[in-house]
Amino acid sequence: MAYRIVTHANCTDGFSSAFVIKKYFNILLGKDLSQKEIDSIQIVGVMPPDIQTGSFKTTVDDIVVDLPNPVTKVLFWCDHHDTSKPKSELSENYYWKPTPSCTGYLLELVEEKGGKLSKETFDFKRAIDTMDSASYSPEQIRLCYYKQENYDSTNPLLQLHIIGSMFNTRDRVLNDEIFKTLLSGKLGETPLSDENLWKLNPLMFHKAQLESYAQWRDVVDPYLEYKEDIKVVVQDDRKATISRGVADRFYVYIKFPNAKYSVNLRLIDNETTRFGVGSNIFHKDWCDVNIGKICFETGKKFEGAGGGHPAVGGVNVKSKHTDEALQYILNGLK
Ligand SMILES: [Mn+2]
Repeated sequence: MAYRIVTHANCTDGFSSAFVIKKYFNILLGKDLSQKEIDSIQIVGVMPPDIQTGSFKTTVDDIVVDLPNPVTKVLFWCDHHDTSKPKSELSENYYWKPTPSCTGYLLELVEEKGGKLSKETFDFKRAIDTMDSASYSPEQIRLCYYKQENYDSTNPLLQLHIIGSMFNTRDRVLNDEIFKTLLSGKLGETPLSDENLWKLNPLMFHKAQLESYAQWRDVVDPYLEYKEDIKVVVQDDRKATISRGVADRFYVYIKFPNAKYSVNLRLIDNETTRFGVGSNIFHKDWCDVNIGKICFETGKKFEGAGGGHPAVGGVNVKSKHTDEALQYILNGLK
């Protein structure tokens, strides 16, 4: 039977989790595959709602990482999202723990199962933990989200952002293709030193992404609304007069350092509105609500689906409920 690694599409933790599964396949799965067999394992990128609703069909030979627990039994499941927290004891090869990243959790499991990790792997783990839990310092944001004078730095966090730029383009099909290409064949020790990956010139993608962030910041600047009384920044993209660039989700906290939370919303098709909700990444201690839970409840209430972590989440709702859902979220953040 053919194994597949099903992972969070469009996401650096999803990419890195799939990388770790491939790298330590036999240790993690208790199998005895040849390197050639492991190299040829298929990678599938999927978005969380497609797992939650069961619209993506998994099989008993799937390894599912950084995604919700699938509706039907799979070979291996590992996740760290708050909303995936199991309600009963997990069966064999099912893992959940509220770690900063799924990648980091998988690496912990590798160690528990007797695998040895290199210094480079620990550097990689620290970088993906920072990135996926958004525990950046303002300096790290300035390093990874704004143009640098030069790119001589070998900072693992910056390198991981440069890599992530490759499968974070506006084109989902291209992202998927790049994802698969980067994870096919022989892998390096970690993505940081993966020769095949660096041959594809990720810095070119990253520079383009930084320019797109800059363009986006110019577009949203006029309509970012800071609600002083509840310390929430609302970014209602229905007010945008032009669509340009790529969202820089941390900009609001650089611009409004006193904000506790931010909410952004946009129509993704005629029927669906997507909300993103987050807390000030530089002051996690200011967050005294469970945002993932608010998103989950908002999804249930307004004919959609949502979830996330205590400090960040997202939810899709039926567009006819957009204003009501926004009000519901703002009340929840109060
Ligand atoms: Mn993750």
